[in-house]
Order: sequence, then structure tokens, then C-alpha cells
Amino acid sequence: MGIFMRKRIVLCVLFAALLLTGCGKSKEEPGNAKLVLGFSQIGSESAWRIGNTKDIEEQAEAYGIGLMLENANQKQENQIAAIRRFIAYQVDVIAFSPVVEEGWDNVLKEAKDAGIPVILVDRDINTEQEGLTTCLIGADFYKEGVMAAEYLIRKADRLGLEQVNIVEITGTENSTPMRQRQAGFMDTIAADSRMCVLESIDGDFLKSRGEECMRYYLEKYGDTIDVVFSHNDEMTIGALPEIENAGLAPGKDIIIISIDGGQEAINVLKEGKINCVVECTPKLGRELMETALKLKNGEQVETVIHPKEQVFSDEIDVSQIGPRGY
Ligand code: GZL
Repeated sequence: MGIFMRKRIVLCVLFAALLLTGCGKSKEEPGNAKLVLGFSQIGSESAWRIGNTKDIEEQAEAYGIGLMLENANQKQENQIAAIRRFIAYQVDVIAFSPVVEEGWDNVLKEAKDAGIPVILVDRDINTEQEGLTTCLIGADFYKEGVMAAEYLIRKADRLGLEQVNIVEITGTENSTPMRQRQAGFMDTIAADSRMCVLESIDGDFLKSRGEECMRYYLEKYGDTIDVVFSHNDEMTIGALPEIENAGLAPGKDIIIISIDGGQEAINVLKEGKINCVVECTPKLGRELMETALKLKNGEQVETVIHPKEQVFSDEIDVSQIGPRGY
């Protein structure tokens, strides 16, 4: 029996074991799949993440790709363990969304030594080593920060504000979206003397932390706060009731700027309680499957694939925003 058949049999047995443990999720058995893709997902921390997982599962089925998807519950050590399992299973391609940027060199070197190409989905890594990954499929987070700040500058102009006090609720510390959304936003307001950042706190992309951060800000700064810049909708939604409990009207007394563009935030935008939502689409599955197939077939792939994104705000007719799907 050839090496290929032995590999397929091993893969079938291990794939079945993974499915029995409830980690994997695929309609395609590896035996008849075009390829087997191991994907380590960060967790289920937000509507964005849940939408991203759903899209990847749907696209794997549509492309006839065997998907082994493991949820790391926000822990880097779980992602590293999952990648090692994918290497042991000898999957054709590995993909993952790194929860933070550092600490991946060793496990990605193991994947490289095993001859398994790696695709970065959504977030990036920070490494000195060449050739550990093939492609990054994900948003231009720096541009999202720029678009958020450009909206604020236009809003301040429209309101004739002379002083703009900003509090920032950031995403997971040391993650790509946190670092780049913050950099894009701060670089863009830097030249505007009206802008004053009172404080910045890590909300870890979680609704509960958004609530805690906002409660702390209101206790410390009260109604001197003019703007909340929140790195994702989950934290924004968590912050709003705290603002209302303090007797302030979000979207009116305090300008609310958020990122992701999920259905819940768009609904609140339509209510006038959020002023601006920068879109960050979770629908990366099609590009992931296309790229995995190209790698399997030995074709060249782009090193970075950025999806197109837009800004939803009180500058447009928000009633025209259609269903978001996440
Ligand atoms: C962005 C993604 C972020 C979202 C959050 O692409 O990494 O992680 O903005 C999610 O909602 O938790």
C-alpha cells in the first residue's frame, strides 16, 4: 500500500476520533475531500467570531473541503496544541487566527518542517523568521482605526467642538486588531489639537469587560467624556447601559464609535445610540478555501488578502443598511 493510501487511512481514523470528541466539524470525510484543512479558531468571544466560524464551516462544505476546526477558548496554548494535532494528523493545510501576535515561532517551524503550509486568518503574527506562513487573509485594521478617527474629526467639525475628550476601550492586548486599530486612530487624530485621549483600557473584545471599563471611566471622568472609541461591537454594547445609568444619552451626550458592524450594533446605530460603526467583515471563508486549494495544487498565493469594508454612521441614511448576517 502506497504512502498516500496509508496517509489517507491514518487521517480517516484520526479525523473520526476528532469528530467524536466534538472538536472537528465537517460534512466531508477526508477520504473523498479535495483536501483536509486544520483550523484553530480563537474562541466564541463575539458575534464577529461566531460569524467567522459559521462562514468558514459553510465555505468548507461548499468547496468540498474536509475541515478539522478546533476552538481554543481564547488560550494561545490551546491553539499551539491544536496546530500540533493537525501536524500529527498530517492535514494538507493549516490555518489559524492567532489570539496574540507573539509566541508562534516554534510550532510554526514544526509545521514548516512537516511540509504543511500555514494560512493566517483574520489576525497576524509578529516574527523575525521567514517563511513560517504563506498568506494573511484579514482586514486592514490600521485603516479601520483611520476611518474611525476620520469620522470623529468630521463629527467634531459639524458640532463645532473645541475640545474632544476621548476614552478608548481596546481589544485583546497584543492582538493585531488592537495594535493596529489603536495606531490608525491615534495617528489620525495626532495633528488635531482638539483631540485629547483621557485613557485607554483593555476590554479584551468582551461585552462584560466593556461594561466594566465604561463604569470605571464614568466614575473617574463623569460627563467630561465626549467620545468612546471601542475596538468592537461587543464591548460597545456592554458599555451603553452604563452610560444610560449615569443619566447620559449615548449617541447624543457621548459620541460612540465602534468596529465590527454586526447586526446588533447596526440596530443600535439605527436607534441613534451609536454614531459610527466601522465594518470588519467576518466572512473570510471563501478566500480561505480558495487559498488552501491553491496551496494544495502547488499554485502561487497572494501574501495578503484584505476584504473590502465600509463605514456605517449617522452621516448616511442608516435605514438603508441591509441584514448583516452576523
Ligand atoms: C477582528 C477580530 C476581532 C473582532 C472582535 O478581525 O479579530 O476579534 O473585532 C473579535 O469582535 O473578537
